[in-house]
Amino acid sequence: MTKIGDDDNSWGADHAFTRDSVYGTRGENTYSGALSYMRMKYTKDLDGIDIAVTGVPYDLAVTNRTGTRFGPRAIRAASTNLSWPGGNYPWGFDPLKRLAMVDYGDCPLDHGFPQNIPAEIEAHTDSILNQGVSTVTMGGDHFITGPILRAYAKKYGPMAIVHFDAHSDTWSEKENRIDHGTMFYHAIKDGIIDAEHSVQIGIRTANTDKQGMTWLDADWVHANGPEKTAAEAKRIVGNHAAYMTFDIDGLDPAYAPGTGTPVVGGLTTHQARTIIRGLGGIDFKGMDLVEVAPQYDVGEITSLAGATLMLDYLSLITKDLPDRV
Ligand SMILES: [Mn+2]
Repeated sequence: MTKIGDDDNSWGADHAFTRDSVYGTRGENTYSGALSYMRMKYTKDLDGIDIAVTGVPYDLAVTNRTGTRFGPRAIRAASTNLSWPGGNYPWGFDPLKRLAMVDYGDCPLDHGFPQNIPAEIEAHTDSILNQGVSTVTMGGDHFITGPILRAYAKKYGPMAIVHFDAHSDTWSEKENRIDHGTMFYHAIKDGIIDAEHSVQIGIRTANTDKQGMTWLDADWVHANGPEKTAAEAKRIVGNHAAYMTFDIDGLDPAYAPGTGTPVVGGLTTHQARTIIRGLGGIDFKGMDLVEVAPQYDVGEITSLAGATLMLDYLSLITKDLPDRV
């Protein structure tokens, strides 16, 4: 007899805790049940796992509107709308059949001791990476990428970043502020980011000091198109160990209103998805999707975009692998 939640074609319930297999996308009523990203098994057991999806619900580093602490929950909820057996259009396959993926839950943070939070995020990421598992992290504001990259650099050396954003997040200052606009300045100064092989896509705020990174700003993307943007990003990154960080405000506010510091004139979801599809061959070690703030969202546009772009990343890194089930 088929165990509920463990048959590809079964219409189960609460797959987050009823499924045994960590492979394959499961169908479930989109509007009900226990949440996990893409109805993945929700577990702290990483034995035999390749990818841990995890949340860092932190939003005390923002310069404008707060609310990204609710981002992971909103992305999980929106992902129920994508969790249908049959594959991720237009990729033509189910990435969850090709690597073992689970929802690891969220990073525990004590908001009463904000000074400890960078180390807590780094330790959370360390604990996953040290089990031979890579992370796909749901923010949280963009500050969280600083401590996450610190963990990755310990394992892989300086990381080439493929960074989608309206903002460069390289504002210089002397002290290590807990600030979502300065963490890449410090990451470069501290040798965590390999600036020469890093690319920032969709930027549309002024900052004359690029800290050695290359901009493919929003106007460049609109003028040259997503395919050429992806090709140029691949050329810049080369064969260096890479990390994708996607600030949802890289999208235009028409496509992602639910975020704290929106800037008009940005990417469409179609452009962003096409760029990601063109990045095959880059040696991505991990990814995050940050700055989804559901309070300002309309009809889940933003959290659905975030959930979809994460699934596109998972599809990108599995596109040349065989199905395991
Ligand atoms: Mn931003």
